[in-house]
Amino acid sequence: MSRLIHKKSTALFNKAKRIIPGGVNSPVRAFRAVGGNPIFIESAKGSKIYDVDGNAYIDYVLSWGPMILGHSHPAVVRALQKACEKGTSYGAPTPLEVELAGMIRRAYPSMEIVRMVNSGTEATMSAIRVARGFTGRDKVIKFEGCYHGHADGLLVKAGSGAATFGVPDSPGVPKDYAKNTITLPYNDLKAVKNVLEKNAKDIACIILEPVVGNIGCVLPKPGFLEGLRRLTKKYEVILIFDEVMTGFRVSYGGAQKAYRIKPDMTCLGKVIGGGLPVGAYGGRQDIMKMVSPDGPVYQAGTLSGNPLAMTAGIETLKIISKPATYKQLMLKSQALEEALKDAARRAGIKTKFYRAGSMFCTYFTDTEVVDYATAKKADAQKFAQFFGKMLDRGINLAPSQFEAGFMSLAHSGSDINKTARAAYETFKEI
Ligand code: KE4
Repeated sequence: MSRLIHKKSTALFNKAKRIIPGGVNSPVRAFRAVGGNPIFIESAKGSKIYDVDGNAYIDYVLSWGPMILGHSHPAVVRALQKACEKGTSYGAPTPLEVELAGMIRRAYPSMEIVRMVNSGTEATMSAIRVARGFTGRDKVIKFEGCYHGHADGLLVKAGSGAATFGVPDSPGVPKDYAKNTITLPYNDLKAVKNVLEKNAKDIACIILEPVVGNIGCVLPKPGFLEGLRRLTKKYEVILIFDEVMTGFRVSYGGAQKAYRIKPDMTCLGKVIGGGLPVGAYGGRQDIMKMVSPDGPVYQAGTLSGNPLAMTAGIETLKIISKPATYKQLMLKSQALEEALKDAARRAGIKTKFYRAGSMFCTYFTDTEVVDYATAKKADAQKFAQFFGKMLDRGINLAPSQFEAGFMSLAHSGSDINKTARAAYETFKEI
């Protein structure tokens, strides 16, 4: 039984369920994986979010990654207020999108040309279309557990002949779409080699999360990313890093900088919009020359590059681009890792904690998690109990064992200590 009062959240949820699918505008928010009702948020500031019943939580969801400065950062709020007074959208080019594209290119030199869109889904969907247009090939390789947004061709699970055809992972996805997606186990370079040896001439691209944030937090095995780069070069298959989540999180230059791999294309989102709707894709000049109006591959968007998202993104990157500031984020993330590992050790509970920069995850398992199959072995029920008790102690974690948590610059040492104390007490109880 929750110690906190959730009367208003519950009433709102009951009303929302009558007029919004599942009462939410994105499925994971409905708490289906952890039980109970979602809390409805009234406001947020710094490392805290406040629900409609007045309860405060230290927030490690941070809007699923974007709020790397913490919520309502004064510089971002002030810049947005000024931007609003100048108009909120023009449907015409502005200096802001040129500025943000320049900041992205400096941080991601592999992105020689950058196109702004409005979500990570649009970024990956568009990048794949461009890769298909550039190569003239239809098939795509993705990895089990990697999530790249909800475009039809990516809602595909491994088919019966896993290394051949995909099958829809959702009603509404035509079989014809799914059959062009080949889904392989993450970290399995041999499986990739086998497929490319047989099918390279049909394969446009390989898309992956270089660190997987959508099955918790799963790191690439040594040599996996290097192997993918070598094989894709050999077979002239486009290598797409989906850094929507890892971008600016694993390092300021993303996973590609941290692991020193130069992909052909990259997708970004989340952090570059500072909490406003955004996405971006880009890559090699010869590939991006395919994109309309330069080239024949069509892609467009009413609000692409809109001045508000550009403003919030620019202000966010201005702050985290300072090495001393970025180091603070890494130190906070490391402090949290050490505190949570220590709490589990003292409580005598077996967990595996993985972290890549400022994204992380605790699995309730004693086996290493290297892919979707091993992640599924973790005790999701125990995670659900952990989640509920931590929420009750004022700590807001991602409501699923198969999601990552995030650190912000606003989280203080006392936030981390409070989180560790709550984790110790909760570990002892479950
Ligand atoms: P959006 O379309 O949600 O902006 O981005 C899709 C996407 C693409 N690629 C990666 C690696 C992603 O993690 C995401 C979206 N991440 C989820 C969190 N697992 C967003 C939360 C949600 O779906 O509500």
